[in-house]
Amino acid sequence: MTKKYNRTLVTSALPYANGPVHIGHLAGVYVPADIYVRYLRLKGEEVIHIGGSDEHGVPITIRAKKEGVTPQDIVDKYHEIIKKSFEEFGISFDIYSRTSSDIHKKTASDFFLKLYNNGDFEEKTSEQYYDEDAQMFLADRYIMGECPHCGNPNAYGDQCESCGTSLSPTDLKNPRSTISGSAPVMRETKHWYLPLDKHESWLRQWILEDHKEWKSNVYGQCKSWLDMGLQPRAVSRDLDWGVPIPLPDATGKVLYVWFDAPIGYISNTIELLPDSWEKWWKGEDTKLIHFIGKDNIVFHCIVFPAMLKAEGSFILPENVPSNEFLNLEGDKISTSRNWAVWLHEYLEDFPGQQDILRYVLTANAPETKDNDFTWRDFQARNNNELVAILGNFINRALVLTQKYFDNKVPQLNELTDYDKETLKEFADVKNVVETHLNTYRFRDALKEAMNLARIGNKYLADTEPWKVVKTDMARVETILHIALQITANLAIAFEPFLPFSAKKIREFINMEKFSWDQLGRIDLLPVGHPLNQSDLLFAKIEDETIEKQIQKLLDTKKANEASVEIKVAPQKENVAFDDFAKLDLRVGKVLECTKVPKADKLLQFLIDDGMGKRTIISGIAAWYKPEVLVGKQVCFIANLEPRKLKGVESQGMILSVENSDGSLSLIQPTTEVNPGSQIG
Ligand code: B3M
Ligand code: ZN
Repeated sequence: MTKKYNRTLVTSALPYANGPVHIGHLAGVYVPADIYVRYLRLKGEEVIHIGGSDEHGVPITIRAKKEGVTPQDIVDKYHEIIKKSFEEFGISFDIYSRTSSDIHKKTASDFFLKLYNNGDFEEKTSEQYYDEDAQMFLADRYIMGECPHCGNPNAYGDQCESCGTSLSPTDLKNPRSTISGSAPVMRETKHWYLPLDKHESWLRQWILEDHKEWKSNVYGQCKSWLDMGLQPRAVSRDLDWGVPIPLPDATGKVLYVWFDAPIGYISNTIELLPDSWEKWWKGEDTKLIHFIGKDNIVFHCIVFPAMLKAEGSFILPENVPSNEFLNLEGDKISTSRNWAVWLHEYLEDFPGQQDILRYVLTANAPETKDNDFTWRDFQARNNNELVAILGNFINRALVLTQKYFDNKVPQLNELTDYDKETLKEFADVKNVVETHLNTYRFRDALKEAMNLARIGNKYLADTEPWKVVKTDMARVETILHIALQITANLAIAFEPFLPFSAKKIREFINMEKFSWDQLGRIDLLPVGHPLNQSDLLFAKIEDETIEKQIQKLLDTKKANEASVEIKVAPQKENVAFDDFAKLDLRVGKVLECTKVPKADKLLQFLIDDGMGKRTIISGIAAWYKPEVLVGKQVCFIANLEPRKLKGVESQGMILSVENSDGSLSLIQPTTEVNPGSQIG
């Protein structure tokens, strides 16, 4: 049975205030959330949309150090930039605040204390790496060293990007701090842990049984976390930037950013509605929806709900619609490589054209899988869809009304069968759009809205009022009456998706506002209703404009290549010849090569090693397509202790070199040799 809700609380992930926002942010979180809240508002439902900047966490402190300013300076700067971008793109938050606010510090601190006093945390002392030069404990990502599994000298404290193994900092050989470069030392430190293991059983029931309707990417990720078994998670960090742990013996410790950030949703609601916030967070009749990106799933579906449950008085989310990632021209969007379309830059190049981007990002949203943004697709969707279908239809309807009927809505005369058919077709659209919106399928919803414009376009093309005008004026009245009613419907259907254009359409047809329930009706504009002067809704984008954008990206790529520092790893200690001779290095021929399921980085090889066949797993999937390796010769260590990776036993290791940009390249003999030949 579906629950009856009286209001909807929508939250959008709080972006880190350590850089501006780009198209990936918009596509993944903010445009879908905005579509949803605009739709609910248009339906007259009680809804609030909560947003804000996430202003804590290690990356912000690192950035501040690099730039020689304080973390507060960094977040002050980017909070304003981000907030402005969202405003400019019409992301309609009811509040966009920040986690460095006093209200937030108090809310997060009280939340921690309540759990602490309930006895909901475990206290543990452990040894952690400390950088004596920088005088700070080191987060995992800020420790590098040699991977114990594959020998990669630049593995991170949480993962080796060469072989894909998850690591903890103490696994690394010769660890070094990425902050000072010095070797870190071990120091004792105390932290508070949220015992997620104790929450596992209700989480399993709540997600796996009670929320089977969640998007499959979200459900699947939760399931695999739950199946691996949950571990206690530290909610504190040794850092001087964040919400201080409100306990007497906790100097130098702050709340872990992922503990305080989701509480930011609550703080910002309190800031917005100091007297009535509780019904939004504690009323059983409130539907709580978190819009997030896929890297935030575990925090919103497992960790935050566990926090809310432990606190005891809060509701849990009803759904967590999360998107996959958006790539840019075939490459992962990256802030550090400047591989992105930044929103503030887009608006410089395409002033007043927010809706085109909103349209393209929704039409091509990474809802079920990672998707690619390309400038050519952007151009094509604008020219072939927005201009040629939506804009063209509305423009024709309005211009013809101006021309033949003094810009007033003409009357409706007798309907032909074709008219009736058209009207019937278009009356169905409302239900379909609604069903998609209610289930967070915004791409499909947009497609259906566009279908309405298609129906209109086809209607005008088929009925040809510009020809009929010579013979039957009554017929032209009917045709344009219908076309104008469809135009009014488009103003409603597109309001959630393209708010700027919907407003323009309303201005053209001289209607202040509509409600969602009017969608599908053909009496929206009364006969004789005067229209306003209209203008083109969308303009064609020329090749030149697009080529400029592509060139900008190519320049970025070139600049990146030029700036890659050629880092040469320091030479390792000498080894005795006998030690070297213990290694059995050989050449083999690749018989089969496939991707390892659920492991982005790994390829599984079947190698002819001259003695038989052996399986080897290698972390080079990012650089090679498996099919191109079949038949190639590779070098491998034959006598490395076999090791299980993702459930498969790897009988050796394939040799590759790591380039200075981190990419891997396989080593091959320069002429074909017999499989099993020894290297030495
Ligand atoms: N700031 C991570 C991110 O921007 C994080 C989200 C917080 S939501 C409470 O991807
Ligand atoms: Zn490794």
